[in-house]
Amino acid sequence: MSRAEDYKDLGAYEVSYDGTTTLGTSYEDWIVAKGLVFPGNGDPALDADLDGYRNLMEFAVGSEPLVKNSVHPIRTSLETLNGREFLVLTTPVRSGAIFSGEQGLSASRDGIVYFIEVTSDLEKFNELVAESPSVVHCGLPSLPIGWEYRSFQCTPPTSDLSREFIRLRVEMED
Ligand SMILES: [Ca+2]
Ligand SMILES: [Ca+2]
Repeated sequence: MSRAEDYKDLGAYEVSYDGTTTLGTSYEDWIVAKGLVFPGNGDPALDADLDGYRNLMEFAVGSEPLVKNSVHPIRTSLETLNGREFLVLTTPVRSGAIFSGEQGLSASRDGIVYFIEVTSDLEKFNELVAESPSVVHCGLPSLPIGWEYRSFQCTPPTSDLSREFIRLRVEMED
């Protein structure tokens, strides 16, 4: 399988689960359950529905690889904790993913690797980030079984920063 990488955070979305399809726990199983084929339009590097999300990212966040118009399940926001404001990214991940790291977080789950990365100069994505103590999912769509929301925040408060960017990146596990 080819290696795919994606960190887009724009696109349209629909999340649905009809309760009858048995969704696999790997990318390959999921592609088959969703009606794509591999090799073919189910290639992880392809964007089958042309919504700006490659198939691998659609799997990573539990969205539909053949539906382009719906609610976006990834969000950035400013959250106040103990009187200080932080930049937060909230995204679906495969349930049970365990994140570790400091200058960037990562988690391997179900054959893919999630990376949460922060930069101030859009060149070096190595700034401090941590998983948030509580998940900020107000207004986000409900998720299919097998995915859950997590929130991650830049460690310095916004008052200590001139600018900061946070992103989700996903790769196939080697
Ligand atoms: Ca897509
Ligand atoms: Ca889609």
